[in-house]
Amino acid sequence: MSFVQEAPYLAHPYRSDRLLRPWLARLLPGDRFDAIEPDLDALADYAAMAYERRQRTPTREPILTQWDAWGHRVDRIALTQAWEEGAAITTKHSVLAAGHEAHEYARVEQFARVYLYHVASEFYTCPLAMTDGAATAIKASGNRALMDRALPHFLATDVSRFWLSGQWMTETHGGSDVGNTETVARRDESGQWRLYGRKWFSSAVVGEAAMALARPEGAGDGTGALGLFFVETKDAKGRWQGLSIDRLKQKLGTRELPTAEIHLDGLPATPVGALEHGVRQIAPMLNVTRTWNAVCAVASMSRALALARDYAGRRQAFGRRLVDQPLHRHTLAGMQVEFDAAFALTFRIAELLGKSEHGTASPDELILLRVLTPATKLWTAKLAVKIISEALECFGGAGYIEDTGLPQLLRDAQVYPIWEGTTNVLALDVQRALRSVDFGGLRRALEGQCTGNHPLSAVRSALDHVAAMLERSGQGDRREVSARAVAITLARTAAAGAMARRLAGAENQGHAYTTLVLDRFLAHGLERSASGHPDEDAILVQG
Ligand code: MFK
Repeated sequence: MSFVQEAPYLAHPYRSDRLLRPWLARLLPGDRFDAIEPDLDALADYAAMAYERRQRTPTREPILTQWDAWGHRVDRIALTQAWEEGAAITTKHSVLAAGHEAHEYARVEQFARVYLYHVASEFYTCPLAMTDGAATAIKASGNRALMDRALPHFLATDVSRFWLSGQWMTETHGGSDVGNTETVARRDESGQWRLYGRKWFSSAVVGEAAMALARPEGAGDGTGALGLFFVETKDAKGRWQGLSIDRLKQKLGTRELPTAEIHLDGLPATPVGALEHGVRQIAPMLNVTRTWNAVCAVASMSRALALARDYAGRRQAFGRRLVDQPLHRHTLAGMQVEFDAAFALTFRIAELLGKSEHGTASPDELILLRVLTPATKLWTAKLAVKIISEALECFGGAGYIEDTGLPQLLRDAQVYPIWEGTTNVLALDVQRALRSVDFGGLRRALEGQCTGNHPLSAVRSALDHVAAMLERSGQGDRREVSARAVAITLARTAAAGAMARRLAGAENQGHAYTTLVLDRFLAHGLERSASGHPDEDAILVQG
């Protein structure tokens, strides 16, 4: 045998992670840090085991069986092994419950767990995110009966009590434009609300519950007339009630995730709050699931980079290891810098979410949270596709070969910019948020993160750039066209601020590394612009 490529080795995802552990150690009170480490170690052990197992196991996908041998409609879904293990491992390590504990670090401690578990979970994190979002929206509704009914299941640390929740919004006519929802809510003769309609993308339909948007019969058109309903999908005997699964979607990635088309035909439902303004009521859920999306995008980038870095130390070409070749090393360094920035911003949002839910966020921090949640989701999602694509290239042809497991990382990453609001929908949400907050407060909060002078001038000039774009673009098409540039500039600016904030608490070695990353990130540039005029776009697109 002549030459065989050495496979990349995955080092322990927690102990070898450069960012997570030092950051948690700085942020958390000592007793809290000591208390969560066993869970983080255990989830990282699971991730390492799952990586090894995946190398040996051919890919499996969920299988839907609609009819049993005797002709009964059963709609049974056989899941992959990681999915079968999901409830036990996440309740044991308190992945959801940790985020709802009564202290301001709850979200930080939750998302540290999610970051370590996500890739191993085969996107079991998708229904977990929705369950977390459902718990958050139900709490925000103040509906005591529903809280008593659902939260002990959603936030269980005992697997036998645990329920997953779906988030049923998307319809054939609706898509991003949720205001077109056609599902109808109708009361039966006993006064029970029931749902009738078709949901076109039901991520993880295997859940015991879901939050569903529907139009109460006789209500008007548009978004404002939609109601938000809580549903339980199965009856006391564990059979689907008023729900049938038409088929599972054939997707580019996230193939272990059973995304279904479903029909609702009399599914019993409970209004979460008032019968109108369901989108307003589901917004807390959206903001939580968008944060999950950012954490999971960062986790996927981390995995791709860890493998690419390791491989660069093994693979010899042209008489040297890849890591000794200046251009390859420079490419990896650039990816690392963007990843570090995305990590800093994402976990800053997790920190702010925890503070806001615990009531300890300042008014300026609340502004940051509202504006940056969609901006962080959209920026990290796009970055994940770019970084993971580049990481595959670091393996040459091997990065294109299925049984290395590498192509799956890229296919899976492509979902991040699509679900939970596409890039453009979220860019418009950033604009919606900017209209509702005081720009001065946003500026104060972002500039305030830059202790010392380090990136302050770059942050100031990027915020001036955003203010000028908002001013120049005025209203209408020009304003809309600048939305991506505004959102991405804000995300990059906030990421620089989040890294600057870390400098304040970093010790010698950590300080030198973070300074280097920040300098290189600033050199990549914070500002983005939208060129041209909307009328020119029309000519370019339509001729
Ligand atoms: C591994 C990680 C896993 C992550 C989970 C993955 C799960 C995947 C499952 C899915 O993808 S489910 C489908 C997700 N679908 C979307 O995210 C919908 C995308 N569309 C939007 O987000 C639109 O912007 C939206 C439907 C919310 C708004 O459309 P409209 O019809 O233009 O409504 P409008 O009038 O702008 O907003 C209605 C109200 O909601 C307003 O409040 P008011 O009634 O008080 O005026 C808005 O301010 C409020 N609102 C909207 N977005 C908000 C928000 N409030 C707070 N935060 C937000 N983000």
